[in-house]
Amino acid sequence: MFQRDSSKIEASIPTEAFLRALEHCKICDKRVKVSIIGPDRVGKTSLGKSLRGEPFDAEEPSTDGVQMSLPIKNAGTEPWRNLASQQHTTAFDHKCAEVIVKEEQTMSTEQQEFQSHSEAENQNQGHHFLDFGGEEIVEEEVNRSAEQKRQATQIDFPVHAMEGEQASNEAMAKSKLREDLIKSCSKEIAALMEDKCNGGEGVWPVIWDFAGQAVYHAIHPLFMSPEAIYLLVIDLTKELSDLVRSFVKVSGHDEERVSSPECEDTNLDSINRWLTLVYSIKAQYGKSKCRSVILVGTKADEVKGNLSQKMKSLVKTLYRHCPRILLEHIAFAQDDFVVDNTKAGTASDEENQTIARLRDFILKIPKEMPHTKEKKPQWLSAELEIKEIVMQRGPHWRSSIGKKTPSHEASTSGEAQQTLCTQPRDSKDIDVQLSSLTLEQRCLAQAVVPLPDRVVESVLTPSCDAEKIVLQLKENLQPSQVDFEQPCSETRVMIRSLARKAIASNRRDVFHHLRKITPAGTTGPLLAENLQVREIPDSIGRKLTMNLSGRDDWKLLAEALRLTPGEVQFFDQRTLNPVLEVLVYVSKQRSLSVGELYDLLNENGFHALADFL
Ligand SMILES: Nc1nc2c(ncn2[C@@H]2O[C@H](COP(=O)(O)OP(=O)(O)OP(=O)(O)O)[C@@H](O)[C@H]2O)c(=O)[nH]1
Ligand SMILES: [Mg+2]
Repeated sequence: MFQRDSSKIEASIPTEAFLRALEHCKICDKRVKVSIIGPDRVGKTSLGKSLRGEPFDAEEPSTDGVQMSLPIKNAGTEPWRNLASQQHTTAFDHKCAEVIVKEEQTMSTEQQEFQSHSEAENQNQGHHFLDFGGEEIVEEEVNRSAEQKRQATQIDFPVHAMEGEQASNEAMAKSKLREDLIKSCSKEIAALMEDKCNGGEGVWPVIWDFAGQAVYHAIHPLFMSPEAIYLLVIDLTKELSDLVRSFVKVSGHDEERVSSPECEDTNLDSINRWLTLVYSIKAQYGKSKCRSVILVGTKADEVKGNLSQKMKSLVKTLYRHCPRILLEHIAFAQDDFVVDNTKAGTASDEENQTIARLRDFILKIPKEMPHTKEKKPQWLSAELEIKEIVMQRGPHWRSSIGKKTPSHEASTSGEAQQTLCTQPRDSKDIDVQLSSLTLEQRCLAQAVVPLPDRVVESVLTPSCDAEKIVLQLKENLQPSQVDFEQPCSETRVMIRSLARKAIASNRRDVFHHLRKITPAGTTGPLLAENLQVREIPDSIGRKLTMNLSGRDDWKLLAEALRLTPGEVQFFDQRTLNPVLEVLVYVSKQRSLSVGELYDLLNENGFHALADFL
């Protein structure tokens, strides 16, 4: 549809890798909660600081509720801190960056091979082809001929050696492409690509620091899960047989004793209560076997005598008095964890060793946890968008077209101001909900579900007619899901999956039958979903954009494409077909696929227009 720069498309190594990553990405959620639990004022927050290598605060105030840290991407035995470029990245960003960088490296090696005329040698060497499908990138040795390699990557390598000038032009074009890609993908992925960092192969601990006071007990279970690791903190300066004394410290004030419903309990009862809570959380989900509670003694600096002895006798007391079943979750290391938080963030060797050992021990536990190996679909990245919305960096508040609404953004004016304005503060919640809903719909729309085997077989049998295939599909659905005229979200996903399969199998009859019997905007596009918008055939592109530009509400699409009010206003007054201009503009800035455009049109109510694609 738009001026196509063929050299760009054919030679774009990173773009191809990026698109492949987006298309096939299934990743494991590397995050593992490390919950620091235990009675009040025992040193939980200070222990969290020790793990992160932050300095100790003798005036540490009491924690309110539960405080969560960011996931640590490069976690090891060193202080748990992120590089600046990794602060807000997701596992999805890391996987994308990793695939692009690896493919780039692989491809440039290949190019050199081509340049040195060693075709025969190439054919025997095989090709590292990246499958974007698991926790680790699976590198399959695929023995392909040089010709097959070119087809698989859609990159036209010259078979003959490139002579000086030509080779340097090619190299410049590649580096320009890389720059373009870095500009067009998210800033997080771009930063990771530039740093060539992948965040490590291990898990990403997220510290959840619980408040200890009894007043918070009611909310604790809400924040606990069977898949977390628990650091149960015990203050070594207190005797287990002593009665509980509750304290609160507010910043700038002295620690104050407060009344507690547990004042008749001993410290041992209090620990017992935490162990019971962990047990009940793990048991109710049937995952009670993995040992994920680590006992950590704090305030080692204030304890006289043999610390290890003290910790051992404390554990013995627990074994004598707590039900065995509660202790089944405790993971014991060879040496006890007896910590002096006052040395946090300092260069003290002794302290660094204990905390480093604790970090190491924590990071070993998730290897036993099945959830860290479960692959999840790429829409994990949607989390990031939701977070952005919540942080109020998100989209503009959408008002109905034509209605005047108060604007909070002084820089916008005229019609753009009538149609788009920043979200009013008090409607934040609604905006978040609406946006989350939209994201959820998009995730659903993009979900690919496996079709029943019989249906797949029928699609692949040219003589099997379209109506029969749809009936077969319905037979495999729940009674509540067979309504194709008003399909529920699960049915929509099924319909779209069948439509995709039909296109991939050259069964346009099945696709068109589905379009006939379902509401507009249900089947997905007839064009390949990963086709770039700039490659849409001219006739289709014009039909779509002219129809949309003829309506008043095309700005909704522009807004959904994240144009600023100023940009919308600019396109509005500049041309008769602003939608075409907008799509050209967006396509130049970032990757925009037909599938994404289809979903955006649908989300904004242009169902019939989406079906032009
Ligand atoms: N001497 C010494 N003091 C510590 C140590 N760890 C914590 N503290 C002090 O103990 C007090 C409580 O520490 P916090 O880390 O806030 O304890 P907490 O368990 O998070 O407390 P809550 O959030 O109220 O439940 C603070 O005054 C800390 O400075 C330690 O290892 N040695
Ligand atoms: Mg605290």
